[in-house]
Amino acid sequence: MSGKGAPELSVKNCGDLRVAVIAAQWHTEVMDGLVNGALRALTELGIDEPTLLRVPGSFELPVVAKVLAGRGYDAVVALGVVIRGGTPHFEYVCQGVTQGLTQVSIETGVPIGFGVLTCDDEQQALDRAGLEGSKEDKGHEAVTAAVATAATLRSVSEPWR
Ligand code: DLZ
Repeated sequence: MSGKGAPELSVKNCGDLRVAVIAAQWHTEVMDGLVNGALRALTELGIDEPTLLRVPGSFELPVVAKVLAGRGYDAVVALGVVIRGGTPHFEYVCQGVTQGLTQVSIETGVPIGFGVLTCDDEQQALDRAGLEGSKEDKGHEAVTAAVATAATLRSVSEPWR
């Protein structure tokens, strides 16, 4: 994906939304960038007390997302980095986490921010990690998208006046 064409999202009146961030632990430097970007986005949105949970690897993100979605969170943000190696394992982990998070979101009706980088090499991941010198800030983007979606869902669930 090129990354071009991303919208400038403006999200208002969302400071009371309950948001959880789940972060995998593989590839520490990149993960630190993603987590910091996510927390910065939450602060900018006025969401002061997010829950932050760590899981071992990206494959573990969907099960935790599902449990949190069932515990009253308005949005969940999943962060991870999967880097291609020499075996087909990459495809299985990427497919598992992507399909798992999609399924959780659709089944529960809770928006899941998809902040999982699936990269050919470490440099691609560093470029997207929101670190100094990175071109993109995918942790920040994932939070903004999930909170914007939660705010949209809340606006349609209020009674019509
Ligand atoms: C096993 C594995 C490998 C090879 N690579 C990654 C990776 O690049 N990024 C990541 O988040 N997790 C990786 N894992 C771990 C799996 O996600 C998972 O934690 C293990 O298979 C145990 O279930």
